[in-house]
Amino acid sequence: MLEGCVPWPEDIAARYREQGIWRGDTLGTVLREAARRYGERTALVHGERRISYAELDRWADRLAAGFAAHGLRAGDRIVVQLPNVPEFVAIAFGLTRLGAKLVFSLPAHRATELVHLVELSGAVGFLVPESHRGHDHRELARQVKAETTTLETLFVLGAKTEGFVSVAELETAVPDPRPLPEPDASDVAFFLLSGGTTALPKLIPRTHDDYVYMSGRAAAVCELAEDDVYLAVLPIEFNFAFGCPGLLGTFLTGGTAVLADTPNPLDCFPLVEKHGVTVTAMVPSIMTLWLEAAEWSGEDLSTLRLVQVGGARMTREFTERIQPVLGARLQQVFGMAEGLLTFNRPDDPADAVLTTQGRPVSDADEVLILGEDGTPLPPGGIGELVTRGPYTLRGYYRVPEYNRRAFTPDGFFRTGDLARLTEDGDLVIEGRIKETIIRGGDKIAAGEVEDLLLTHPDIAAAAVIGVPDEFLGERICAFLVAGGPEPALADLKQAVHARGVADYKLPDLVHYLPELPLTPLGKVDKKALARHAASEQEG
Ligand code: OOB
Repeated sequence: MLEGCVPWPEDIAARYREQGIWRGDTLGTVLREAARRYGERTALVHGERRISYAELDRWADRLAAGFAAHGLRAGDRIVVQLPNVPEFVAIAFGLTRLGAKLVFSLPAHRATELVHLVELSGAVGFLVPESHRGHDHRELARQVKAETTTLETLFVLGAKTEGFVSVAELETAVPDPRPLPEPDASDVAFFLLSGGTTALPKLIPRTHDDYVYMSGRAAAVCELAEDDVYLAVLPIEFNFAFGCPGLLGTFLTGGTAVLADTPNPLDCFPLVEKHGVTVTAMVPSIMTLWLEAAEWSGEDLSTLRLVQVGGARMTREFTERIQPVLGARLQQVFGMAEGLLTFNRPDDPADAVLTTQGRPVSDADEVLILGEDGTPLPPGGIGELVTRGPYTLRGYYRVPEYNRRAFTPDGFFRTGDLARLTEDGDLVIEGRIKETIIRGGDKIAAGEVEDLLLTHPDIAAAAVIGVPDEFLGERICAFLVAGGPEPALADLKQAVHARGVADYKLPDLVHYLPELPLTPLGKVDKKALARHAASEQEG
């Protein structure tokens, strides 16, 4: 495994192999096998473009050879920032075939996050679109290159640009390439980003073995088959859309994946009707939009058979509306880029589907709920969810100190989520210990926003919490102590924005206090702040 990653203990890895859980399949062999079996069937649809399995497979080979011709080697890291376009899929398969490690970044990321990702990964390459939603990403890429030391090559999806290698050049560099030998399946395929519990995101190494296994299990639980059409509503660099079962699960089973440009029902409903979409996945805030739109939209959504919803908590009143309005079965999903994935099952009682996040997708997943003293609780007890298994990481990349706290001594990952198990073994997420705010589909580390606010010259102290919001689930509320004049919310937003961070991290609300409340141990008392925010909202 790539240096800086934490491998599974050897005896456990050997057991996963013996049991046929890890089968030595890479992302590349999944695509190769799909091309062999499903050849001319449509793998991907975007706008008017339809790409067959055979084409996608050859395209990935050309890209792998093109990246190699432009200096990329096995083991190199490359940060990729692209919207939902077929090139992204071909590039992802091309790079993993080459043995280069993708670092998935979000289109919303700006210089601060990207510099951090390049530095942490030691990336030699950075690939951007020309522009996206009115933002010039070439300019951004130049800035990131100037502020970091490891980047050798910038790549652009779009017109040939001074200082960049274009994807078109990569595709034609080696017209008829010989397929490269597949990389070792036990090695890292790509890095996902952590939802952020402390400051900037951490890198989650996912191996071919672990990820292909997870997607296969997810596809099996969802009963995906050749005639399924999966709609990628969420950005495909998000684990949920990439592999739970998402694109990879679709490719494992010979179905068709349709890429949506935005999650908006105005964009998505016509795609459902046109392509006969059967399965899709989204976060609750998008489902809210879909439910509203479905009440008046004229499109035929009757092909939908399964909608997966996860990423944030939902009330029963909310889950109850989904099946009647969309006419498709609901499947609640608890997932995390770190690994563990739990789903409701097709034959679960209605009540369990409406109120629980189901059971792990693999029998080899171990799930415990730990009480305050660190011992496992019986069903019903609420405590911290910890987990280990064949597709849950054993350590974040290059942060040994942090890893000592993030895992138990016997290798269980501490999720930072508060949960309980029902008598039937279903998981119910009750809350969070970690200071993550879930705003719509985005995860924001409170500490990161606090650090950003503290860079403002008039802010002396900052504490950030999530406050309940009907539409987004939570909004970002900042409690501040001013060291001078109190900056207005708009000024703070402008100041944070100017630091070059994703806009979804800007505070939504601000309250000024003479000082921050402290716990007896001298830490900021965030529970008191939450009560304060609630009383302000009522008042
Ligand atoms: C998904 O992945 P991440 O890595 O963006 O976020 C993980 C965190 C969890 O630790 C938990 O705090 C929260 O998101 N979460 C949920 C949830 N599913 C995730 N909280 C309550 N209810 C749920 N159903 O969010 C993700 C990855 C793959 C599939 C689905 C979601």
